[in-house]
Amino acid sequence: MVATAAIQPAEAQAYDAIVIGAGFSGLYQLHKLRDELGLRVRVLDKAGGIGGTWYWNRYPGARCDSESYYYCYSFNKEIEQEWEWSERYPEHSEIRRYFDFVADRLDLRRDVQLSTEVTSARFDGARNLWLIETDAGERFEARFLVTAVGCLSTANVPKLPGLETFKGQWYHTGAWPLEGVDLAGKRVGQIGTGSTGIQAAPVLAEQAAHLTVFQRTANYSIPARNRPMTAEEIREIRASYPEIWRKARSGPNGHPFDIPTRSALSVSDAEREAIFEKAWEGGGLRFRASFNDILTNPAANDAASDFLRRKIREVVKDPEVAERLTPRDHGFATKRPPIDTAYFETFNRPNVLLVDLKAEPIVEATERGIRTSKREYELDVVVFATGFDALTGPLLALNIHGENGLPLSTAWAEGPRTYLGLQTPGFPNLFTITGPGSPSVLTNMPIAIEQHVDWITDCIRHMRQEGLERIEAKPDATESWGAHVNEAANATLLPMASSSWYLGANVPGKPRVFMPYAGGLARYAGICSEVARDGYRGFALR
Ligand code: N01
Repeated sequence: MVATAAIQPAEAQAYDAIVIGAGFSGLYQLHKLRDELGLRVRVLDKAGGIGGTWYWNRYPGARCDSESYYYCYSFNKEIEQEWEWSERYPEHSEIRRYFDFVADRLDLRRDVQLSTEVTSARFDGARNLWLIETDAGERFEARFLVTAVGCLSTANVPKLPGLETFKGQWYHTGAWPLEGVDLAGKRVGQIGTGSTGIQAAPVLAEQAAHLTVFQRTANYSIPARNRPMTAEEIREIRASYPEIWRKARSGPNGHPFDIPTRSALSVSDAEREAIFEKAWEGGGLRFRASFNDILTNPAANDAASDFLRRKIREVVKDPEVAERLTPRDHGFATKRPPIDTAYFETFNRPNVLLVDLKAEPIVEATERGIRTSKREYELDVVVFATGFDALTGPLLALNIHGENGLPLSTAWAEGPRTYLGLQTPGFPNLFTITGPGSPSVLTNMPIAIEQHVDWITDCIRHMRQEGLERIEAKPDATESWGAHVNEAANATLLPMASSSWYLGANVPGKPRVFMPYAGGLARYAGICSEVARDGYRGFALR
């Protein structure tokens, strides 16, 4: 008889810090910990390339809603001055080129391990170390575990009965095939009209023979007014970066916009209309900054919402289609506002059909397409633009177990509980970049990411200087922070959009908790700095 040797688990590779994710957060965190603190750091990412969300989101029309000149890092003067954006809003492929440029410039790739999925992370309380395992059976141990997995990286594919019988192809926009999809001559069905669907529909309609848009909730959208950057603009922007970053950091949401002090109700109807019109012509998320109370005062919000509803009627030729496209169940920007390039115009095309799922809900997928309560729609390709299991989904997918084996899924059974969005009690030495309870998705992400990474780096520097091995959020500080996150949300109109992913409402069975911190980025950053200055108030260190 031949004895089979027991399979020995691979020996753990030791690091000071493991960072999960190689997008904006992970790459910057690697640079800070390795190049400033001199730590041994390994970045793990399941993707085959760097770029985080921009590695996966390659659907037709994918580009960023923040403007290119400030959707980038601010920490490095040379990168800031040398990189040149070609358009007002960067397309996904250009953002990946930017990541390549940064990674090469900072020599980051040698510490980034791609095509490596983390399958579990367990805290060893006796040694104050995290033990991390990957799908390849590799094991790592590290004092610090930093998640840099983004907020919108776990695809939400609805459980559509019969999808397995569908003879065509289906794709989720957040996991678009790297090689692209040839849609020429195809009948395409798109489900979902959030930011992604609104970007995708006009391009899908151009590429495909026919597009059917299945809409559950009508949405507002502002024209992006994308265009090439001029040499003059690039020069001006480069010269103004100190002021651009100052504004971005001192405002509520990381955009370098001047925040008006006027209320939408403080001006005459004609003036308000003129201000909205100018913002509409200018395009983009700046529209939200027309007045200071669009997200806090219901009457101001109604004024903005009415203006945008009228625009839909002006653009869409068929009044019935226009009405179906008009949002009536939530106010403008209470859900993340999309921006678009010819979205509403797309419904004037002869090869585009709008299906209102409120009037005829989807019943099932069939061999030939999608059947609603009224009829079957024959399709060759279904595109799910159905969003993400936002904020908590990417963290829960890591299978994290804290002190005494406590699963993160148990700690968060009633919704995420964090202190400052940075840590969770029971999970020492685990830092969550842009975690729930921080401003994250309510901001221009790179600015929020830099603030978190800088804070985490300073905290780890402090611990090493003081010879400390462990930091953990205290439960009482976490409870108070949770109450403050609720209070901040309730001071706005944001919780009123009942179908919003900010509340987890898009994923069946997910606890309904308003997850991001709505108190503003500048205020939040001030609180984080104060906590650190106060000897890391609310954290237990030893
Ligand atoms: O996802 P969403 P997204 N049957 O959740 C519908 C960021 N982003 O990918 O509203 C039928 O917003 C759902 O309907 P409803 C940005 O932060 C950034 O568009 O739940 N329909 C909705 O219409 C954004 O907010 C950029 O009733 C279903 C849509 O699918 C976030 O990502 C670009 C359904 C999902 O909308 C998410 O946007 C794009 C079902 N079972 C996105 N389930 C940038 O430029 C869901 N829907 C940076």
